[in-house]
Amino acid sequence: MRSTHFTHAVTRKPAVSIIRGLRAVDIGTPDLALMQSHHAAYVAALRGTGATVVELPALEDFPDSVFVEDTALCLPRGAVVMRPGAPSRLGEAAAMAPHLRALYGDLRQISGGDSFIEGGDILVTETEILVGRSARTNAAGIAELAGIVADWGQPLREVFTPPGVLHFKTDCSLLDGDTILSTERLAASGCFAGYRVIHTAPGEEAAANAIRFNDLVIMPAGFAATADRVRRAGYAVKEIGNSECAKLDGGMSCLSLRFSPPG
Ligand code: CIR
Repeated sequence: MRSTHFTHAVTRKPAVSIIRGLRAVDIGTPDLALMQSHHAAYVAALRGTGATVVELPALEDFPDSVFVEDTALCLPRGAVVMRPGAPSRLGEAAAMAPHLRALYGDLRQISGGDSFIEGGDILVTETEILVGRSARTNAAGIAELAGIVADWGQPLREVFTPPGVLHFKTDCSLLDGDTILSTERLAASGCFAGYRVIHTAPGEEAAANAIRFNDLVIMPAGFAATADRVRRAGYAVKEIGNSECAKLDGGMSCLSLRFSPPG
């Protein structure tokens, strides 16, 4: 299963500057020490599945750089460096490029001046790539990505991120090749027709941003009813503290790039 099983992940350590990270609503300053301990547990969970995890050093010039997912899309045949829609995050994508060049023969770049797209808006399933238009990802960015992935034989479908939600994947995750964990508000848009959908429990919308990584579903801690639904559906759930990243609208998917570099 190329959409759930991976040999590699890339993470980046949180920077001291994380306290200036972007947030939709200020609900408090992240505690760096606590975030570091959550981050270490996250990296250990990835490694525990047998994957190689490349841990990059903190980038102080970019407060949100711990959220590496937004900088690139890594697919079986090639990788694409994104063009974040948040101006303060543009340079993060360039900083990721050399690390991907070391692993991918085919590395492309979103380069159009009016194209913006962040990895958090992209859900790769076994059969297609769903991209949610959002405040960070626009039609030009999606069209540019569609042209690139067409070269690799992967179909792309444009969908919408609910209003007021940062990224498409803030509200959904892939659990297996054709099963999605989603908030009810996102699933109601009909974008998952043909997939099996498990809804987050009422009031636990923040549990929707999880990752399937090899044999584990890694979920944010503190959402017992949703974790129970996922466990009862047969998945091995590992819960990781996310209180500090949540203050910056970040979650489990944002903290890594997950992929299997070609041959
Ligand atoms: C931001 O607003 O860009 C960061 N504070 C959070 C990014 C979260 N990334 C993700 O959901 N993929």
